[in-house]
Amino acid sequence: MKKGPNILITGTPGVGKSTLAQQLSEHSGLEWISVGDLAKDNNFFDGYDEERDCPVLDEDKVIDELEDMIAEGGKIIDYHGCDFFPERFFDIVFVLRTDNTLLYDRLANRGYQGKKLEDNVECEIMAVLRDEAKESYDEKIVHELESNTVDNMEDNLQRILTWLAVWKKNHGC
Ligand code: DAT
Repeated sequence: MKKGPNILITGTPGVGKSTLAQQLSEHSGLEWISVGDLAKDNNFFDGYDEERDCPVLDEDKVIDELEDMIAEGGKIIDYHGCDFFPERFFDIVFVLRTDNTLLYDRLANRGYQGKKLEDNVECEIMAVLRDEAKESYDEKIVHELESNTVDNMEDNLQRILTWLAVWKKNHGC
């Protein structure tokens, strides 16, 4: 039996995925796996995308590495992409959304500039990750969460913890 549900937290860089994933992990005991860190630690990259100014993720290697962890259950996965994960990986998917002016400031504070900054803000305005999630998973398990303020973050955490409690009850754990 799975230790718990597997949760995907996705969205444009800067929307608050890792902050929420970390808090959720602390409050739930689920294990947080940042795909970005996993790729960095294991060098799961396949070249460099000059246009986007970022390394290209070796998606097959990431999936292979995640398979056993996902089978165990109870994982929180965070990544700014979601169409390459097998649909069976996740019990629920959360897409964080942030107002474009707030996101601009967060990414500028992170050192993003020029085209990289503009592309990411545009990605959020065009709801690219929201659409990717809805196309990749059953729409019933995809939930959009506003992530503009610290209050939003707290509400989102409580909402996921409530969902988790119901999931555990339904699955007898
Ligand atoms: P991501 O993992 O999606 O790239 P992050 O968790 O690193 O994003 O957050 C980026 C920055 O924005 C970080 O300084 C924390 C802040 N932040 C995230 N979510 C927030 C929210 N809902 N309200 C206020 N600040 C937030």
